[in-house]
Amino acid sequence: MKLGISAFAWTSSFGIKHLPLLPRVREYGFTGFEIPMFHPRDLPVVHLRSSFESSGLECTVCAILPPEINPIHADRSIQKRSLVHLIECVEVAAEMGARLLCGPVYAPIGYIPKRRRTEDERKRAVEIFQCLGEKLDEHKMTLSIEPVNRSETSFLKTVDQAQQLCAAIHHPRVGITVDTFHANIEEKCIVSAIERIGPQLCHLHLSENDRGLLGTGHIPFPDIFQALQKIEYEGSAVIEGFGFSRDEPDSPGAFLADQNVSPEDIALFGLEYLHSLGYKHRNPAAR
Ligand code: LER
Ligand code: MN
Repeated sequence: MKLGISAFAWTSSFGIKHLPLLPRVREYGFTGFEIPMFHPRDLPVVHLRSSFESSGLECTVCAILPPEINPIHADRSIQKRSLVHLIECVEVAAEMGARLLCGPVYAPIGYIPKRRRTEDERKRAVEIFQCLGEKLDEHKMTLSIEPVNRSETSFLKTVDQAQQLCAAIHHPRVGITVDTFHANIEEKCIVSAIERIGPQLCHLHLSENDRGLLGTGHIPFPDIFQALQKIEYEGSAVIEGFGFSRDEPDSPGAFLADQNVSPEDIALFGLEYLHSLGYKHRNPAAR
């Protein structure tokens, strides 16, 4: 298992000033770093690629769709724009050196129509991800679709729904991300959800129930670790938590995190906690 951390601990708008984070998290002992992507071309793509190369960190990208992008929307022009956006996400992720793009890529955060999801929405999701298949092959990119909880968007909440969607898309590069923060809300049992996914689990967001320090809440990380061993999980496990910093007034941690928990705390205590449970890089000597 590779252990990474998301830049979300520090910021949601990664810029040039955040580049020193890469060698720093490598020094902390991580082997992966995840970049949140909203508008792909806003990222310092060329700088990021060379920082990933020089630090030796594995790059993963988490796409969060901006409000004007919505693959499941009934409006044909919005669907077309959404496909163009998703293609750009894949291309920019590839330019940064990533081989995995995750996130709730089916609808923007905050898209919560006051009705149940429809069969037409499901069909539109299948269609758009099938159209993306060729681009995924071209860049050898895995698309790891992440269910999120009902307060973010209601289209895909559970791993069972994600498995049904993946079965309909039927593309070898399309799989599932489990985020323990979301699964804690929507799954009856996170451990059995992970066991049910098995080899379709492509990526993991390790997050406490309040997005704070791992091990200080009620997510059953020891049991999750056992489940990952049982399914012989070989993907990345990325800490996705929010830290508080006065220098980052626009970060999610600025308004959500405990003010006594810094981004560095999220990284260092999180990694120490995971190590204490046995989560290890598969081959630490190789890096
Ligand atoms: C992205 O990985 C995620 O978990 C979302 O909650 C971000 O809005
Ligand atoms: Mn997540």
